[in-house]
Amino acid sequence: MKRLPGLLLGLLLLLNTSQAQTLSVSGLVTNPLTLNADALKGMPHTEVSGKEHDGKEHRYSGVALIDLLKQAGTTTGSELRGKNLAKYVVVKATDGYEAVFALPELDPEFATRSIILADAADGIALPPATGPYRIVVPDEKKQARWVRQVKSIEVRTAN
Ligand SMILES: Nc1nc2c(c(=O)[nH]1)N[C@H]1C(S)=C(S)[C@@H](COP(=O)(O)O)O[C@H]1N2
Ligand SMILES: [Mo]
Repeated sequence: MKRLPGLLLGLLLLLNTSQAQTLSVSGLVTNPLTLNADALKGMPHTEVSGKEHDGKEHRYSGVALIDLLKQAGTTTGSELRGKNLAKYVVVKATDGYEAVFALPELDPEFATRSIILADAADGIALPPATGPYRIVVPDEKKQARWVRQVKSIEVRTAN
């Protein structure tokens, strides 16, 4: 019985670590997702180039936000009209930082660029201070929406 507190602590640490790696996609979706690192790794990856805050160009690999949203079941493509045009996603980080993207910014029928949830830069997994997941917005003049340590993506509507 003496070892019980240690075991409990170990279990809590384990749960906490796996939780830190979990990404949720929720809100106005038909199939809310809670994805762990393995599930994300298993999804089709998109590569984009982007200039980081330090001005250096890097090659990022990750899951396109639109692919995550499609899997979670939100309105995309030809459904993006009428009231659905008022929908947006809130990307939230572990430090409470938030940024929004309107759905048409993410949809290939509207947008010319792919906004991704990156898990690697130049072939290397993102370091803990940045990752495991970070938004990359190619061609944006500021990096303020390159949310680090993303923990959730929530679909909402302005109407
Ligand atoms: N989680 C989180 N992500 C964040 C921020 C933040 O405060 N918290 N700051 C943003 C801002 S304003 C900028 S300019 C970039 C800085 O990117 P860097 O960390 O690669 O320099 O991260 C963005 N992503
Ligand atoms: Mo910034």
